[in-house]
Amino acid sequence: MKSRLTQLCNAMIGVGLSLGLATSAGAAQSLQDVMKARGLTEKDLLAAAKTYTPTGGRDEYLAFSSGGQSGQIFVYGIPSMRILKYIGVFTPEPWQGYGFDDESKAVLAEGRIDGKDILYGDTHHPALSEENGDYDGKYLFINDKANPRIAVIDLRDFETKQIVVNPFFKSEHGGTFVTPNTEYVMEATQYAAPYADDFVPLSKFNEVYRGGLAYWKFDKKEGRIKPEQSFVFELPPYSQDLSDAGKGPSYGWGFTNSFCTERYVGGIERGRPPFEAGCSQKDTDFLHITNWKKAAELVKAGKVKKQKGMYLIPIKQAVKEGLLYLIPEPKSPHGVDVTPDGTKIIVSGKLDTHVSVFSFKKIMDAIQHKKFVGRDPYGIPILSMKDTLHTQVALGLGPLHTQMDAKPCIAYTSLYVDSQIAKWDYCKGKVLDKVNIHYNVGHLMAMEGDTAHPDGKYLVSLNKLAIDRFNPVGPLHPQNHQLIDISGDKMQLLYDMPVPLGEPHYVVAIKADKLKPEIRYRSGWNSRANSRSKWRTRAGREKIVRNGNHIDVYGTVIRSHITPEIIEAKVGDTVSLHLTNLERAEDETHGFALRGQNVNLSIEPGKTVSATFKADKAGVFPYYCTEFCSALHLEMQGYLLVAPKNYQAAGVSMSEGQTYTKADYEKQVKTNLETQAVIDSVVAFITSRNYKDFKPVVALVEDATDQLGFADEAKKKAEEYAKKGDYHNATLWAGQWWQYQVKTADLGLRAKTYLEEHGAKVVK
Ligand code: K7E
Ligand code: CUA
Repeated sequence: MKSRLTQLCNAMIGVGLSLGLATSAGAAQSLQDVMKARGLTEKDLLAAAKTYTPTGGRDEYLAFSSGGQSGQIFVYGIPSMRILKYIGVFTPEPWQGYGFDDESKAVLAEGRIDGKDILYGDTHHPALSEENGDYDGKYLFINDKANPRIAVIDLRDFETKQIVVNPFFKSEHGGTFVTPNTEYVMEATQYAAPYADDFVPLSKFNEVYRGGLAYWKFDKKEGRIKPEQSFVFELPPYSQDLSDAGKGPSYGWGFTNSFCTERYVGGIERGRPPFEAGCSQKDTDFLHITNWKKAAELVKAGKVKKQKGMYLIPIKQAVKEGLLYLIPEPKSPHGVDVTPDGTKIIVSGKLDTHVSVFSFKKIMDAIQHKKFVGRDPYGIPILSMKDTLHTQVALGLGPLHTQMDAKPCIAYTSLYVDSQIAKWDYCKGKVLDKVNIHYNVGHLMAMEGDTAHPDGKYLVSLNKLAIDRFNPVGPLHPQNHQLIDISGDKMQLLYDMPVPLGEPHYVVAIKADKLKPEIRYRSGWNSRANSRSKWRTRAGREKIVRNGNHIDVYGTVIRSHITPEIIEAKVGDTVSLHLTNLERAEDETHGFALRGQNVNLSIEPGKTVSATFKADKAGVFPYYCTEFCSALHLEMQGYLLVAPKNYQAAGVSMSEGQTYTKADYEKQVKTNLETQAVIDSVVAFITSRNYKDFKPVVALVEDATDQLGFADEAKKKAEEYAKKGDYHNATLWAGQWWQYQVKTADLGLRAKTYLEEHGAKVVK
């Protein structure tokens, strides 16, 4: 194995250096053959070698991407670009049972608007929680542009735990961005609208319609946003856009772009010029500068009034207290990004070929000396662009978003119209390199590229169009994430990843070793509430409790049976299933599906989930496990019987398909004893190795020990029945004994393979 790899590497290096160099002939020949057959160049091979991850290999970074219109997040590895997970956020996601079990339904219900379920989201900007301006690997946030909402995802289990709805905004975009210690999560409006939920005619646009900027208070210990401690800046009805939080010297301040400060309202069908014309007339729009630190102090001092459960800072108060300033910025800008050292703020022009680099120090100087060039119609002081600019650089057409390198002063900016990425120096104001992408890039993302200490290394270009990059799959094309190597002076395009989910706007990537996800839940855990479930059950304590018309089923799942296997209800009953996964083994999730009731659960080891539904029709409803969890997975099944109201008989009485004799019993016992011999040999192998040095093997052995314990219990039952001469039941229990043996053997063999593959040593 190793020698083959070495040969391949040698061959690749050989090709890279010079085709004339003598290398291991056999391997080079085959590599050449592959190159020829697939039309690959040396450059392709180099790119492949930089992204290829052999089986079992891990990625250096994990990326969390917005899923765009899917209302989800997806997780992929860098540099392999392998997708690892989808996380249901604003949209039900059946694989995780998200939106199907009672616990996750409660999370989605937090996101209702005016009592309506909103079962999608237009997700744009994920943000990772930070400590001192660097990612701490604990939480993830994402916004919903269409229905102004923010969600909190816990990175211990990659599950959505909370959704908050902004009570003032009717749309948003400038979120989520976090302050350097995740004190607050920023969320700015997009399209101005009245704060009230009433009808307000457009003729009152200037007076009543408003933009805004929310600072949602985040409690890191609890992992929850606290609306009652959060505050909102009332802002003029400009279309506020992206935001970023200051850090280092600019800690305590926030920056928010805007467009359409013309406050134009379209109406093309009425003969009015459309929004796009009226919103791009002026040469400048406004960068909003907010002092959240001081605002938080005002809130704390009780000087801000509450409305709709949040603190609302009116424009007047913000101006009076010196919390809010404006700076003109070139025409309909898009991204605003604070440099890692917090000294500069980079604004991308979108309709201007320039990026404008503002100096935080100059901004503070102007504020201190009250050097204003005027006030906007709402009385907000305006600083001069000239006074506050550090430099402006012409990068190309349609600059949108900027990310930072590990090297000081180096940034990357996406050029939407040019379909290029520009690498440039924001200190000296100089363009360094450009690379073509395919096509029309929106955001781009460097490794930990929005923290105080970016890692550089790779850049991902989030392209809006894929056009001719992939095999055609109909008029709706996948999105295209392109991986770019930025470790050298020249950018090198490495890989195209199609995204078949929605249009991701932004991605964040974290060093993989900062994440410490859990393998299993504590037994009986309600993962969404992050507490012990009141519906949890232990092995042997399963029960069905009837309360009038309500049945609570306290059940368990473990390889390979669901307890109970038969549930009887009457028409009109409300049934609540509460299932606890008793497994301790890694990756032993059981699913649960039941016909016709929209019940679909994912029960990971330790988890307790519930599903409540009305049994409104008499009938037979098979249920089963949906994860191929063991060799006897298909037998992990049961029946819900909904009887008519007047039906009398209860209990399970049936004629079985088969009866067993003493000979059957003895045959089964013989098989079991042979199986035990196999298990013993595997156990001998494992225990003769240094298996305790391998964590995954220790977990497998723990689980195998559990299974063997269950086998013993079943064996005892079989022997009791045999003693009584009931060979029918004795055979069935002997069969169950064998089932547990099979699971034990399966685990043992997995452990043995692991030890063999990882070079375990023989010990005494
Ligand atoms: Cu440019 Cu919503 Cu950040 Cu799209 S946004 S690209
Ligand atoms: Cu449990 Cu299949």
